[in-house]
Amino acid sequence: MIEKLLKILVAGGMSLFLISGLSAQVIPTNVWTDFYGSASSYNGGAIPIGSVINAYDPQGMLCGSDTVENAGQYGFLPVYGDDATTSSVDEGAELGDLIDFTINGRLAVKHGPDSSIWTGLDIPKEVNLSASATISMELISSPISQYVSPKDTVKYSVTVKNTGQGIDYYTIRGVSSNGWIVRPQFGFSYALPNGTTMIQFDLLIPALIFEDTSDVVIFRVSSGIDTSIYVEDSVKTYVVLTDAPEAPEAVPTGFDLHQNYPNPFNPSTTISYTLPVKAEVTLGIFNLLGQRVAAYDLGSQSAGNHLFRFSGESLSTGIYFYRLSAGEVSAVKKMILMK
Ligand SMILES: [Ca+2]
Ligand SMILES: [Ca+2]
Repeated sequence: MIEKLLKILVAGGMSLFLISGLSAQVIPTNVWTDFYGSASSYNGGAIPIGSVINAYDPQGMLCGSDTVENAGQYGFLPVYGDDATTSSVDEGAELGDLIDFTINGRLAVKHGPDSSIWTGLDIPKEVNLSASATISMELISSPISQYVSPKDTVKYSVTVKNTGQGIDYYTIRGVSSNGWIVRPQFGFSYALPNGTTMIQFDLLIPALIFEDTSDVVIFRVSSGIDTSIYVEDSVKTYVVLTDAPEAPEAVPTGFDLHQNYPNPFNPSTTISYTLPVKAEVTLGIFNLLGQRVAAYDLGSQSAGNHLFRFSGESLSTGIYFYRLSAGEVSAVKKMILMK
């Protein structure tokens, strides 16, 4: 729940302190007053769907919360009262209290037509709200390529940072170069100001693929508040059939990655390769999901034949791919660890 992520104190109704990492929850009691707004705004436009409206009593107690479902409107938002039988706990409002509201963590101006005085009566009060915040975001991390099989559902995660002033929330959409189905995560991912959030999409690999192929998804993460604010990137997916995947890049004459020996192996094997020219060499080991399980920076190496002794001591039995990169080129082969 969003409430668990947020704790906002309104001191004297004038200033805001945002304390991240603490949890705050509305404590429902048996008395409340419903508030609503039929013409409320954020950044000058109708409050967008997904906006979070919070209500606070004069002690800064969060005593009501609502997520906007129709643009420009909120409510009914029950604002709960303090339970007199629990004198040591402040659950919310008392008679005559003025209630303050935030929109996406930003203190809202109250426009009426009703006052925000809490009555404890179940007679709805209309208090329209407005607030504003700069909206901005950054891309923190894009997913890494995966090696997958036909019929797989591939999960990709993108992390973005909210560099704007208020709480923001995000949607994702993507387009596959092969026209395959890209299924975005349902609902919004929320982030506090300066906070990060992860948002996901699935790429559905068709069943009828008869040769190794690849796909590029261009994805866009947009602010739910202002969809003209977004970040974009792409991720490549390699679909491999039963054999080892082809090298993703063109390989010049003379560059050769040999089959490891022995294969299958336990727990060590030798990977050998030939470099046509001096190059910076790295070796990555990947599991069947395309997750990198080991990486070696082998430094600058001269032209000629080289060996690398790989130990799968810490890995479990299974099929792995080893990818050797030399300068701009790389090649991939499959190996089998049998313990
Ligand atoms: Ca109480
Ligand atoms: Ca109170």
